[in-house]
Amino acid sequence: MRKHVVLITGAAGEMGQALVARLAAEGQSLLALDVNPLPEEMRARAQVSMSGDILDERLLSRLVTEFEIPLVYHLAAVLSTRAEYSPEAAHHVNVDGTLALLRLAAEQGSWLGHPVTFVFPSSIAAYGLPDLQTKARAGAVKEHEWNVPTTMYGCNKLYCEHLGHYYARYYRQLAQGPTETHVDFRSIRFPGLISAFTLPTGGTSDYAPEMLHQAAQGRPYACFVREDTRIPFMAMPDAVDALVRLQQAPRESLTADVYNITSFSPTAGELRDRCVRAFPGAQVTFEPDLKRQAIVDSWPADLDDSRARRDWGFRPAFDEARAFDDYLVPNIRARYQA
Ligand code: AKB
Repeated sequence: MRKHVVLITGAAGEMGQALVARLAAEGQSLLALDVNPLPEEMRARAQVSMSGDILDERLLSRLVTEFEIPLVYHLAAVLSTRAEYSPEAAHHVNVDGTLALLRLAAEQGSWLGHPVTFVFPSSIAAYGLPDLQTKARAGAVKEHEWNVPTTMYGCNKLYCEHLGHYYARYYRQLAQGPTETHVDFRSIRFPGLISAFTLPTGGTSDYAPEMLHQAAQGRPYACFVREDTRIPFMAMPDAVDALVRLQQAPRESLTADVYNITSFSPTAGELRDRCVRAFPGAQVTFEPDLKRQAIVDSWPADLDDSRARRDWGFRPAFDEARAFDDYLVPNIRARYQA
């Protein structure tokens, strides 16, 4: 008998660690996979932990033979800043890796006789606004608007959303007999995420968590975007909750494969003010890196998430004040005081 597990790729990343903690607490059997070694406490939470590359075909075939996988959270990715240093390598991980996982899901779905749910985090990086005037005019952007990303990561996320749609609806559409659905693809376009417990690596929205964690440690922080820069953010518990909620939503209530979600949209200057209020004496300066700035300027200031609210009841528990006062500041303070 093959073991029944939920597969989480990118399990050692920021979102992966938070998702593993949440699903393990609910008693789910997890197969945690990451290219980096998994932290000790995570290994204790997952039934099976593996260090390995999603591009390793032999590893993926081993998973198919050893495990029954009705649900995949495919979180592994190279984020927007890191991807620009090595765009082709990022494409390989972000696109070929996703393709390999979709194929695994389709194969599993065909074995199991029902579709495998495939949950995929996409990003605000899937949008590309040409200039600041257009960004100001655009306001809260809807899913179908401004799908012209300027980064490799954004292109990869947008394309993988399309791949998911294809695997869910048209995969092997010319095969004999009726076209069967083996993959139930569901995706969320996330804003920048801020966790109290982990720091991101290689993203361009990283200035917000970096500023806060540096301030809590009494270290000066030179923010790499202008003070008036505005993009949407969300506290990590809301992001993980959204993944789980979307996964659990009845298929018939979903009118789309891809959903925006958001919580609050502060400027970098407003984030600095919150850091200074929480950690008096925090030293935050603004020293824009013009190239990273251009990436953030191409992302919307706000997202229209009415489709997620309507279809699967998305509602963040943490608005800006609650995110800082009840989740981020107390937990970050405790972390660095310990
Ligand atoms: C990044 O900055 O690359 C990510 C994202 C917005 O998806 N945090």
